[in-house]
Amino acid sequence: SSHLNKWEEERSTDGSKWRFLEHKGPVFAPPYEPLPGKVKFYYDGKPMKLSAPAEEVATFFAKMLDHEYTTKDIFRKNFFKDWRKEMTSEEKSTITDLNKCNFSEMSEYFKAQSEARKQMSKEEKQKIKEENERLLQEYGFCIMDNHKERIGNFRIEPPGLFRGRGDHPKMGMLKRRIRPEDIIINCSKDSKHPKPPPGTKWKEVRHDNKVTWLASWTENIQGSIKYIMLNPSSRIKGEKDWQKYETARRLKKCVDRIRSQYRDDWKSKEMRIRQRAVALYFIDKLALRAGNEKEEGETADTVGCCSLRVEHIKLYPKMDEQEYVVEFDFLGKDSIRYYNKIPVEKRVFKNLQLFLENKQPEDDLFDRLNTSILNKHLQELMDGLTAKVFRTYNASITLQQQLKELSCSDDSVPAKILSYNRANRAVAILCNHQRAPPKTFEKSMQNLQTKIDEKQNQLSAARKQLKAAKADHKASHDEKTVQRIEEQLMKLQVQATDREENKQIALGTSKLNYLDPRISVAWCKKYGVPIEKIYNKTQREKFAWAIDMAEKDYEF
Ligand SMILES: *[C@@H]1O[C@H](CO)[C@@H](O)[C@H](O)[C@H]1NC(C)=O
Ligand SMILES: *[C@@H]1O[C@H](CO)[C@@H](O)[C@H](O)[C@H]1NC(C)=O
Ligand SMILES: *[C@@H]1O[C@H](CO)[C@@H](O)[C@H](O)[C@H]1NC(C)=O
Ligand SMILES: *[C@@H]1O[C@H](CO)[C@@H](O)[C@H](O)[C@H]1NC(C)=O
Ligand SMILES: CC(=O)N[C@H]1CO[C@H](CO)[C@@H](O)[C@@H]1O
Repeated sequence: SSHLNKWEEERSTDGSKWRFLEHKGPVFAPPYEPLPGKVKFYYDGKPMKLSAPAEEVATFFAKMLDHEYTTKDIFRKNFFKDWRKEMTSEEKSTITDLNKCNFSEMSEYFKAQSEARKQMSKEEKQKIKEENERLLQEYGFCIMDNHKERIGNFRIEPPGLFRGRGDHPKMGMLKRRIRPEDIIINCSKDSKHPKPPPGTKWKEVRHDNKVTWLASWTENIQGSIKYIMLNPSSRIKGEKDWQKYETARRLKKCVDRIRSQYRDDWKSKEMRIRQRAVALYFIDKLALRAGNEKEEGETADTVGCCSLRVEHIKLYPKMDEQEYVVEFDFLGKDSIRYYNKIPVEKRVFKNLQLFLENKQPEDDLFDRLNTSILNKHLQELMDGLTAKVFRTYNASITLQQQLKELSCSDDSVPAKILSYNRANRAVAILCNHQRAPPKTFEKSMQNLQTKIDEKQNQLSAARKQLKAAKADHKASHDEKTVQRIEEQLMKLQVQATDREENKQIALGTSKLNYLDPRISVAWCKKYGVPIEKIYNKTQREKFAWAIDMAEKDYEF
C-alpha cells in the first residue's frame, strides 16, 4: 500500500535507519519533596524523624499500605532490606523490625493529598494541563530525517517499589531513581545534542544510526535495559511491526518443510538433535517461549522451553481417553504459571521418556540444548526465525481461522464484536495470557445483570402495550419501541457474555503484539464493523499502517 512504499523510498540505501536525529532527551521524575513536619512516622509507638533518603523510601511503602502486596512476606522482606540501605547508621540500628513501623499518618496524608487533587479548581487543573502540554511540545517530539515524530515515553518513571507480575521473588525491592548519569543518549553528531539538567552529566552520548532508541538506561531490579523510543505511530515503529508480521507470513510458507524436518529429527542418532527437534515441536505446537537466559536463574524461577526441568513435566502413557499425554506445570515469563495437558505423538513421548532417564527432578529436560543453540538452528531454517515468530504465526492464523468460523454477515454489530472477542480470546488462551479476575469483577457483573433485568421488565411492558394496541386496531409507535428495547437488551446480554468469558483472560497482549492487524482491519471492512469498535485511539495510532490498507480480503 502507499504507506509501505513511502517507507521504502525514505529509507537510506546504506542500511542505516536514520540520517538525522535530534531530540531534547528525557524528562526526569520531580525531586523528592520531604513530608511536612506534622506528618510523623512511628517506630515502636514513638515518633521518629527520618532522614530524607529513608523517608522517601518509607513513603513508597506508605502509599501502598492499602494494597495486598504490603502484607506479603517476600514483599516486606525485600522492601525492608532495600529500605535499610537508604538509612543512616543511626536509623539502621533503631529500625530493626518492619512490624514495629507505623506508616499510618503518612498513608493518611497521601490519601488526603489525592483527595485534594480531585477537588482542585478548574483553573488549577487547567494549569497542570498546560504544563503537561508544554512538556509534550518541548520533549515529546524529535526530528528524524525530515520528519517531526512523536516520542513514545519521554518521561522517566519515578522511583518506587517494584511489584512484578505473579508472585515475583523481587517484589518490594526499591526501583531506584534514574539520574542523568545513568542515561545514554543516541542522536546524530550534527544535531543539537540534548542538554542534561544543570549540574549533571549524561553517562554517554552516542551516534548510532542503526538503532532507533533516543535514550537508554539500565534499571536496577532485573538489570534490563530501558529505552526511550518513538511513539508506536511513527514510521519506523510501524515498519518494524509490519516486518514482524511479514516474517510470520514467510513462516507460513515454509512451516510444512520445517515440520517434516523436525519429525525426521525425532529419529536422529544424535541426542542433541532429538532434543532440539522435540523442543521445536513444543514451540510450534504449544507456542512456548524459547526461554530467555537473562530472566532465569537469579530472578524469578521462570523457564522457557529450552530450560524446562524434569520436575516441570509428567508423562502419562494413558490418561482418561487419551494416549501419550504430557502434563506441563511451570512458571513462564513474568512468573505466569503455564499448566497444560496435551497428547503428543508417540515418537515425541518415547523421546521424552529417554530424556528423563536417570535424571533428578532439578535436572534439565533438554541437557544437550540451550536457547542459543535453538535460536541458531531456527536461523538456519529460515532467515529471521525465532520462537516468537511461531507465536506470532500461530496467533495470527488462529485469529483468521476463528474469525472465519465465528462471523456471520447477518449478525448485528454487537454480535459480530462478540465473535471477534471470542476469536481474540482463543489466541490469548493459546499464548497463555491469563490474568487474575479483576477485583471489581463480581460487582460490575451484578450491575450489568441489574440493567438486564430492568430492560427485560421494560420489554414485557412494551410488548403488553403493543398487544393491547393491536387488539384495539390502533396504530401506534409500539412496534418500534419493542424493537428498540429488544436491541438494547441484546446488546446488554452480549456484553455480559463477553465480560464473563473474559474473566481470566487478558486480550490486550495478543491484540497488541501477536495478531496481524491487517486481519482485524480486513475483517472490519468485510463485516461492516467500525474499526473504533476493535481498536481504541492509541491502538489505531499504532496500527495506522494497517488501517490505511484497502483490502477486504486480506489473507494472512
Ligand atoms: C499508628 O499510629 C497512629 C497514630 O498516628 C495510631 O492511631 C495507630 O493506632 C497506630 N497503629 C498501630 C498499629 O500502632
Ligand atoms: C497453533 O497452536 C495450536 C495449539 O497448540 C495447535 O493445535 C495448532 O496446530 C497450531 N496451529 C498452527 C496453524 O500452527
Ligand atoms: C549453549 O551450548 C553451547 C554448546 O554446548 C555452548 O557453547 C554455549 O556456551 C551455551 N550457551 C549458553 C548461553 O549457555
Ligand atoms: C486502549 O487500550 C489499551 C489496552 O490495550 C489501554 O492501555 C489504553 O489506555 C487504551 N487507550 C485509550 C485511549 O483508551
Ligand atoms: C540509547 C542508546 O544507547 N541506544 C543505542 C545507541 O547505540 C548503542 C551502540 O550500538 C546501542 O547499544 C544502544 O542501544
